[in-house]
Amino acid sequence: MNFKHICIIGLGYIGLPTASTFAKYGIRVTGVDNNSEVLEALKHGKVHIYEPGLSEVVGAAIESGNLCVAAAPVEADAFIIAVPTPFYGEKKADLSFVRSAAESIVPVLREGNLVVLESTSPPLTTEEIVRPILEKSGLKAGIDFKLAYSPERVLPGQILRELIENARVIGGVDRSSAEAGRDLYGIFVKGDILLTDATTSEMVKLMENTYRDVNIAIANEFSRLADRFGVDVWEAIRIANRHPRVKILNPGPGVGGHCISVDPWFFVEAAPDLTPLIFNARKVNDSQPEFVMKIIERALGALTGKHIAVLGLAYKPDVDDLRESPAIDVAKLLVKDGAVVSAYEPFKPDFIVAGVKMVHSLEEAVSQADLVVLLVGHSQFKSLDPKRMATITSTRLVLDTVNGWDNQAWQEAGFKVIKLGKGKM
Ligand code: SAJ
Repeated sequence: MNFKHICIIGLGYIGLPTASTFAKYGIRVTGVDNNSEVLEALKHGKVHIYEPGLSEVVGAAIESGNLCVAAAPVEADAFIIAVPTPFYGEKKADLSFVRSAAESIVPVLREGNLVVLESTSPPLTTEEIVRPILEKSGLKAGIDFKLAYSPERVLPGQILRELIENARVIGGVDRSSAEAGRDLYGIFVKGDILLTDATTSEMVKLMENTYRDVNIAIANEFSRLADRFGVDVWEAIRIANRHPRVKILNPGPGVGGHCISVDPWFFVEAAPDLTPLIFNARKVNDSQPEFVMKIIERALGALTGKHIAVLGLAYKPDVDDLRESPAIDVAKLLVKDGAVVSAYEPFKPDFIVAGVKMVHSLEEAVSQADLVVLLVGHSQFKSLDPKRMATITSTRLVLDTVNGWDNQAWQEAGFKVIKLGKGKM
């Protein structure tokens, strides 16, 4: 198939990089979003999310005239749905954005078009939710128009590179739909393009993130065991990973973000009787902030009135995304236990967490602290000079939950360093 004009619904962390990448490759793109502030900002070349390099690519795409924005879909050769699939408090997938995006395509869907769902979705969403909505147009999927599911698999922080280099999975409701998807993404994807059916590709996406979640859960459980048995988990992992078939991931304060901490629940919701391992891995990762609290309480005793400086609130290093962040859970638990918490998140200094004093500099965060806690391994925190830290805080006690600091250097600067998962000094 030949694509001259495509319409991308949802201009968030995935839709916007995808739209600007297609535009960069010479395709006319209409980017659609229901947030008028986002549209207004984009019209002036301003980007509402932080992702390295994105601002430049979007600016160039708008300037070239290839990328324009609109509040509703227009007629096009292909439509990509890249809206969020959040989940409710009771861990159920909320497909309302996917549904309304599909509804919004119906009036402009034409014979010969391709529609691709990219949003992470429970198994059978393409076949049982998106297909019937689109077929309200009177056109039949696989016959009159093509329909496929192609999950995004890019890593926040490296989205622009991974969009192009990663292997891409395209699952069609029939073979011709998958092939049309290959023609579309083949415009810029340099990695392999793997064709399958729609439900398989939905499962592939969920399996990848669930696999990572379960693997991080075992690393977190190992950190608790090491703590109990007087072992340094970081050293133990380093040694275990020298085994040719072992690759243990890193423990930390928990698993956040809108992908890995959410997607496994889609399986649990769809088949609770088949998912005890996935369920329990989620429970382990969700309870890791409480393990961090135990370490803090062991070091400081009762927390009432204690000043604690929290470094980082993002869900992982060097991103501005705070969704489902375990660092925020730790900050909230500290407040609940009566601590006076100052938090410094350089990527979102004005974010609000009830009861937490958000500050705009490292100095402000640590000056009064009884304890400094490193919760996110942002590059600027990892490269902190402990000697400088010693001049801006009076405390000599730090907790490193991400193995971001070199013990020896910090000890030489006069600090006592507690490390998550390090049961020996
Ligand atoms: N984390 C650990 N230990 C580790 C690795 C990660 O505690 O060893 C934590 C991070 O700090 C973070 C969370 O896990 O809180 C998730 O971070 P991540 O870097 O593993 O993944 P995401 O959520 O940023 O992106 C994932 C990726 N999926 C996989 O690697 C299988 C990405 O490729 C997906 O496109 C993305 O989810 C998504 O959108 O689904």
